[in-house]
Amino acid sequence: MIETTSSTSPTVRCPMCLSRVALDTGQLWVLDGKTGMHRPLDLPSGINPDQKRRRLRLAKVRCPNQIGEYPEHYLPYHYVDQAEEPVVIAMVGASASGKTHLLAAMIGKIHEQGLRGFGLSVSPLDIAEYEHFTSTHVRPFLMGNAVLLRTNHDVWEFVIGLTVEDTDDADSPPRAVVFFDISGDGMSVTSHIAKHAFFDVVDGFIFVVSPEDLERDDSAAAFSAVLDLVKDKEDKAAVVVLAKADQCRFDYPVDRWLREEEPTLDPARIREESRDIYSYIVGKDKGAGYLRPWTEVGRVALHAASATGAPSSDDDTSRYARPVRPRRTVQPFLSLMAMTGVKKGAEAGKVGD
Ligand SMILES: Nc1nc2c(ncn2[C@@H]2O[C@H](COP(=O)(O)OP(=O)(O)OP(=O)(O)O)[C@@H](O)[C@H]2O)c(=O)[nH]1
Ligand SMILES: [Mg+2]
Ligand SMILES: [Zn+2]
Repeated sequence: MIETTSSTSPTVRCPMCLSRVALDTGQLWVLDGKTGMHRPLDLPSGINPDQKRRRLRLAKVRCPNQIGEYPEHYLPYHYVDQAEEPVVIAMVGASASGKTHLLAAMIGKIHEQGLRGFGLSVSPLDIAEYEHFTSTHVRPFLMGNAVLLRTNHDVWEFVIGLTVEDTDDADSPPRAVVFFDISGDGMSVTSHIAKHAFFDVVDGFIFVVSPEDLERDDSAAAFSAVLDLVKDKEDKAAVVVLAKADQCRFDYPVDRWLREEEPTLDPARIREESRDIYSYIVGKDKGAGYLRPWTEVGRVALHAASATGAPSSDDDTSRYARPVRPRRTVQPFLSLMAMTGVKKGAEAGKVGD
């Protein structure tokens, strides 16, 4: 829940440095596309409410960065003006497990399909950041069939934010949902993980494991390092995604779920898939490390997904030989929205129980 400071101004917790951020700190900022720097946002005194709303879509609030642990950073205005604490999602998995492609395909497909049919309205939290993510990740991958680069080691801010509203529940306010996608390199070392404050405030995890990872002995190390660090796991939600599932598309029971056309919020159906993917992983996982989220996190669902839809070619490392056709990349998002309480209602309340 939103906290109130002594000045009675509501505050939101910055997910990067955990400072409390208030809207009443005065100056608002805007990212200058030309310089890449933030400059003060001009809100002339005669501005009317419609004009102001329009400008606020681009506005940023400077985080007080209270203990200066991180470089100066800014939060989208609509991150800070939420009625409820935002929802923080973290991608977890070994390097090259497929986190970044999965996230790009997920965001792209949500945009394309819309989730109105599931009682969810999804829009960009910050238009400029959304456009940046779309032009660097979603479009090159989904429309240009480009292989995305491995995530840089110095990424520490969230990469994409959404505003998600439960359209079936008039009383529930829109929620900000942000995704962290850091490099999997080094994620196996708890002291590296501990440098990222967002792991202390995660609401939902996307644990990513690829069929290649299942063949290796050591690659559940990223899952373990995160689970060893995180507290109060029983209050959190997680999806475990068997990513790159195109690589085992002929294996029972993965084949069946990959063919599934529509995602679902039906808890029984999600439970059925979870059981199937659990049994698939259990049969391959040498150290059982990939199933730790299942036993340790409060609400969990398991899904199979493929960002590319087909095995990638080794011949050309910058472009896929076949057009990219994501499979089942919206399902982990839907399950997480139910398990983190963004999607309310009796049915959603049973997902991942
Ligand atoms: N066959 C197949 N290959 C994929 C899929 N998704 C990603 N890959 C390949 O897997 C490799 C790594 O994918 P990334 O998404 O960059 O992996 P990551 O987990 O973000 O890796 P780091 O950023 O290093 O942590 C790339 O070469 C992709 O082409 C998929 O759905 N199917
Ligand atoms: Mg990555
Ligand atoms: Zn901060």
